[in-house]
Amino acid sequence: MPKQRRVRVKVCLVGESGVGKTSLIRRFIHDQFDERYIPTPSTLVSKVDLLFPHNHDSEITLEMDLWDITGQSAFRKFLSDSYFHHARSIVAVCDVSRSKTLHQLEEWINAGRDIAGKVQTHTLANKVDLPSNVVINDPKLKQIANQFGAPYYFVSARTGENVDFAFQTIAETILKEILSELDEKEGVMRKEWEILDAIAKRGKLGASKEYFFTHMRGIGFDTLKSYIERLEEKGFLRVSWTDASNFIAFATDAGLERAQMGPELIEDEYLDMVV
Ligand SMILES: Nc1nc2c(ncn2[C@@H]2O[C@H](COP(=O)(O)OP(=O)(O)O)[C@@H](O)[C@H]2O)c(=O)[nH]1
Ligand SMILES: [Mg+2]
Repeated sequence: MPKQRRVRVKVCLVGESGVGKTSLIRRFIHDQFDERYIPTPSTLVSKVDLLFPHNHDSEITLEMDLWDITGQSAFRKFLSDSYFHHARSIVAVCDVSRSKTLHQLEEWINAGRDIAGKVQTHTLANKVDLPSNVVINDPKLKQIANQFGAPYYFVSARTGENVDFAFQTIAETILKEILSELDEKEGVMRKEWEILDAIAKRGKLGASKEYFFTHMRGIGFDTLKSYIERLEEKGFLRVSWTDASNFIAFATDAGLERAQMGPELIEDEYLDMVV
């Protein structure tokens, strides 16, 4: 039975009223389409779980919360921070039959990034099933999308064309970003444990800078110092500095206990906290 991990992310759809945000979510999640226009009441969150294989022994479920909003510009001015707060990704939607909706995307994306930070952004040009009305073509969309480093997709909520592909690609891009962040953090956790373990093994003798330089190949002083300080802050070490660049570190009782846990357990504990 592969190990299961869950990661929950918030994805915010933006774009003018009537471009098809609600319809795209509906198509993606329920594979349905409604001809009627039902204005979305302020904010609506739809949840979808997507399963991805991870390592040979684990799978990750990406829980995507798709946030949907009414598109009136008036609302945008009063948009509460909470709409974009902690968003992992912004999905900006325009309507290929109305060129105004493309230019408004810049404003929408900027409004989102003001709050969420420079999060990854994707652009969807919807309603490609209306070929005689298309006024937004590839170069025009590309020009706006490129400003934000945003991949773009031509889609139709009505026929379903490209909708699954677009959302699936969005999900994969998000997961890739999270996994590379985790890789980095796992590396840090492992090193932190190695250092703590080395100190714990020294017992009452404690471990000095020289001890690390002989036993841990390739670690620089600044890196070592930042690990030592962090471990001390967490209460796992007691450090005496003899001068600015010399110290002896001893494991506290909490540190000894921690060292016994082993790096994998510590990483698991950490991952549970993150995801
Ligand atoms: N022809 C066509 N109409 C669409 C498409 N997507 C949405 N619509 C219609 O456009 C209108 C607005 O869609 P809606 O999803 O409510 O837009 P929102 O305000 O951005 O959420 C509705 O009447 C939909 O039926 C599409 O891909 N093709
Ligand atoms: Mg809507």
